[in-house]
Amino acid sequence: MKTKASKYAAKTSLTAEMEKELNKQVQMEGKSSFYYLAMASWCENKGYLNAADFLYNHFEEEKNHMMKLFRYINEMGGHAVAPDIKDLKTDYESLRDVFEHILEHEIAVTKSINNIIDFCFQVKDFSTLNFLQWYVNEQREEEALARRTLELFDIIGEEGQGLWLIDQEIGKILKGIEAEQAAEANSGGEAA
Ligand code: OFO
Repeated sequence: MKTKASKYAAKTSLTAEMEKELNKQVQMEGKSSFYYLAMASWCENKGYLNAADFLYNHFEEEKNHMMKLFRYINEMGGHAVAPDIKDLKTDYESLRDVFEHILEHEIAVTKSINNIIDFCFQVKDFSTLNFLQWYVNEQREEEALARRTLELFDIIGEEGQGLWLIDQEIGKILKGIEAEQAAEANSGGEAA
């Protein structure tokens, strides 16, 4: 049965401009998730199976980031728009190249979140400001994780069994992430 839209549906403190900014971020997080999926596939094809699992896990995380924004926009009386994913990069020069792209990408996401926060101050949207604090913390962690992973390439080196060892170490990092995710899920906390 079709229900009539609430007469309050058009009434919200969320401005049209903020809704647009948040929808742009939905697009970015949605694209991020498929960006990680494409990288996971590249790694799996090259035999870097732990890196692939790490990236599949991150694909799910990015989907969560997108969905948190999506639900927030609609909760605030806006209209969340499903992302349009195209022009995904699917080929990489090396495993290091994958992780270098990740760091660049996460820095771009941080800047995008910071820009929306700046806009929150301009229009005094403290609800969205408060909501985005979660993303500020998340981006700090994501950048740190990307740097930590890239450091493995310098510490271990890529010659000989180096790449195999790096892939093993990425597997250990993933185990830590999975343990954190399980603990968060058990405590009813917010998954990243
Ligand atoms: Fe959503 O944080 Fe990465 O991209």
